[in-house]
Amino acid sequence: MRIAVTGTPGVGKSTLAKLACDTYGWKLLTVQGLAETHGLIVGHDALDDAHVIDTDALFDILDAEPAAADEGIEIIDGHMAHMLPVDAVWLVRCDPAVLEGRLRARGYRAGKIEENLEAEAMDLVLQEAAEDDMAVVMRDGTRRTPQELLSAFVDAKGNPLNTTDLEPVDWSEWLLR
Ligand code: DAT
Repeated sequence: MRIAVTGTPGVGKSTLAKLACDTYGWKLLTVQGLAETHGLIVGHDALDDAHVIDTDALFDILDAEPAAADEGIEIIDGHMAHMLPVDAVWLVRCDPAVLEGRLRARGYRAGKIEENLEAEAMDLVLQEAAEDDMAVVMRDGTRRTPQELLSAFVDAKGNPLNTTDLEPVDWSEWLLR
């Protein structure tokens, strides 16, 4: 089973993905690493100092080699992971008021911070994932430790949740600030 761990930059995807794989022995992949492996970094966004990845081509490559049932669980971490052929999407959320401090600490330019906070406040990744009719498990990581957040994405036996289950979040207060 392939699971995308997605969400706006800074919400805690990498922390969660690494903890999940360390805890359960799952395989950890990243969108960035897959793009490098397959030669799909097609440019560089100078303004945001970010790689441009051909996600359509990466989709086709992964689609041609689906994860076999006996190969265990594979996590793909990245803010575009929900655009890839996966069996479930784990969508991590974070209150924009908290996310702002994390993105500032990363040294993002002001415009990039604002774009990402708005995307988070307006459920952009959820809308994108819903368009593709995928199983989405959404959890708010704002006030959970990484361990508590991981527990919210697995059942009592440690099996990954893989049917749609959206924990409500409401950051309209941030939008109306
Ligand atoms: P992402 O991979 O979504 O960009 P990250 O895992 O790198 O995010 O985490 C961004 C920052 O937030 C990093 O400084 C660690 C911190 N962080 C991650 N998960 C957290 C949590 N559950 N509670 C508090 N801080 C968290």
